[in-house]
Formats: sequence, C-alpha cells, structure tokens
Amino acid sequence: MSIILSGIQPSGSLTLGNYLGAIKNFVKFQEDLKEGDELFVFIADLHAITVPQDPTKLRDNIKKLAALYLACGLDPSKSTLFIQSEVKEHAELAYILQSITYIGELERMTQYKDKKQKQVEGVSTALLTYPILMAADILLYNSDYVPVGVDQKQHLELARNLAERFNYRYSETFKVPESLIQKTGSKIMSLQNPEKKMSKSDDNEKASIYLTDNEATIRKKIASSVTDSDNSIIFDPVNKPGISNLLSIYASCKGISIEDAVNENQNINYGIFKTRVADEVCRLLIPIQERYNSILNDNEYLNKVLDEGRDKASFFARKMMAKVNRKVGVGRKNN
Ligand code: ATP
Ligand code: LTN
Repeated sequence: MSIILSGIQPSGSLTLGNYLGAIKNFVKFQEDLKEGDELFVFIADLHAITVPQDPTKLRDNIKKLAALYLACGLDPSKSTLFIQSEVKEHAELAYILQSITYIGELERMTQYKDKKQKQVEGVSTALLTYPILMAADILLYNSDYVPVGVDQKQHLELARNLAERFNYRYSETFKVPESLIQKTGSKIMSLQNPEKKMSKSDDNEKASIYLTDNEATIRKKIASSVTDSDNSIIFDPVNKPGISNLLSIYASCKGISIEDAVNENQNINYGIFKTRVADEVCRLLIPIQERYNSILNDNEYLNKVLDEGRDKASFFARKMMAKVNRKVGVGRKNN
C-alpha cells in the first residue's frame, strides 16, 4: 500500500515545465495505482500567497489549475484532488512543525534565496517558512512518495529531516517520504535563458510555453528560443544548454530517452529541429486544451470533484492531526 502526494501552486498560468516535471508523472502514477494505494494531488494556494497575489486572479488560477489537472488526465474516481486551504490541518501541522525547525535550515534553502531577491515590498515570513508548510502537506497523509521536479529536492530533504526529528522527539509518528524525480523532463529550462528554469512566474512570456498557449504562439516561442550557432544536435547541457533543453522537451513529450531523441534528429538544421520540437509540443497540448476548455465551463462538475476531494483528504488529515496533538501534548486528552 503506497501513498503518493504532490501539489502545484496556483501562482500563474502553468508551463510546459510544470506538465513535464510534475503533472505528467502524477497521471502515470495514477495509472499504476494498486488496490489500497492513494494518490493525493492538491492545489497549493497557501503556498501561492508566500509572495503577493491579486485575490481575484488567485481565485481564478485555483479554478484553472483544477480544470487543468482534470484535462491532463487526473481522474477523480482514482485520485483525490483538493484545495490545500480547504483542509485546515495543513496550516495547523505546519505550525507544530515550526516548533522543531531551525531558522538556519530555512535560510539555507536555494528557492528562498532566489525568490527573496525578487521581492520589492519586503520578504514575507511565509516565504521563509514555505518548506515547513510543504513538509506538513506531505507528512499529514503519511506519504511514501512525492513526485516533483528537481527544484523541489531540497524541500523534500527538509520534510524527511522533520519527520525523523519529530519521530525521535515524540516517538514514531510520521513516515519518512521519498521524492520521485524523473530522469527526463524534471528540469525544463527557460526558452530565453536556458541557464534558468522555466517558471510560471517569469515576467518574460517568451521564456515559457504555457499549457494554454495556442499553436501559433507555441511555434513562435520555440522558433525564437535561444540556442548556440554551431548547428549540431547533441546533448550537452553545459556547452549547449538551449539545444539540450529542446532535446529534453522533445524526448519528454514523446516519452523517449534523450539518446533516442538525439538519434532521431541527426543531420538536420536547427530550424527543422525546432519545427519538430514544436510539432511534439502541439501534439501533446492541443488535446489537453480542448478538454480544459470544456471542463472550465462546468462549474458543477468542478465543485463536485473539489468537494469530494476535500472531504476525503480531511478524513485522513484529521486523524493524523489528532495523533500529532496527542504526541506533542497540546490541548486536552481525548480531544
Ligand atoms: P513559481 O514560478 O510560482 O515558483 P513554478 O513554475 O516553479 O512556480 P511550482 O508550482 O513551484 O512551479 O511547481 C510545481 C511542480 O512543477 C513542482 O513539482 C516543480 O518541481 C515542477 N516544475 C516547476 N518548474 C519546472 C520546470 N521548469 N521543469 C520541470 N519541473 C518543474
Ligand atoms: N512547493 C511545491 C508545491 C508543493 C508541493 C507540496 C509539492 C507544495 N506542497 C507538497 C509536493 C508536495 C512547488 O513545486 N513549488
């Protein structure tokens, strides 16, 4: 019996990086679930507000992310889809875990150091404590496996450390989770600066392919992606980061190895290669977009999925939280 859990922040329009590094794998794991296994996939709205968000846009992004999960193939009869803030135990457990986390551990986090630089109105405390909330998300459900992109590896390490620390201090309570990071597609880079990760909160729209970009936009963005000028198609992320990124995209969209992607694209120029990459991206995204547009208009269905998901997640979360409070000694006995 395995429990798999992951989440994505509704902090903007989802990118091809989010799909290839995360959602695609959620769907793959869903297809492999066995009797008794659970897959929890949630919308990390509390994580999104660690940096300023416009409330109207945030609400809108939550709904869009729910529709995208479904359009990408997550099936509510097999997986539990829910909104993080609707299961109050996430914030409650995060608070308890704060009491066993050292500030130094948080200040060391690379994502914090990067995101901190971009804050113009000052750095929120929640941006610093972000990985504790993430640990709470994971530990609350006794998760065994957490599928994420490479950028989340350090946060997963903290979740593991906190589980072990809590168990040591208060006796065996949490399972120690493992990250699941795919070989190909776990770090898709920006199309404009292939040294940088493709990110939904990038200000430069040309840097990312959004899952809802139309075909012409996808083709234009790939055609104008930054590459080198020596016209050989080889995988060398250090010296040829742009071409290597396009090879990763091509391989991951087609579900083949990098080696096969290289072999399939020998003796052609960059222009033709870029067209082939765009063909694969469009082949993948256009059917998702068709499903997305119809689901997004079906409020009743979306609400039903999210209500059922919240209720099921709450059932697990409440049980774990009662156990944690008992171990820590807060509140009254049997409460
Ligand atoms: P933000 O820019 O707001 O920080 P993000 O685009 O980095 O957002 P997250 O919500 O932080 O996306 O990530 C959701 C999931 O997608 C995580 O598992 C993360 O590792 C994965 N992911 C994000 N960007 C990429 C990428 N460029 N390549 C592969 N996986 C990615
Ligand atoms: N921080 C993650 C999103 C996230 C997450 C989680 C992923 C929040 N809670 C729990 C896995 C498990 C990110 O990708 N930025």
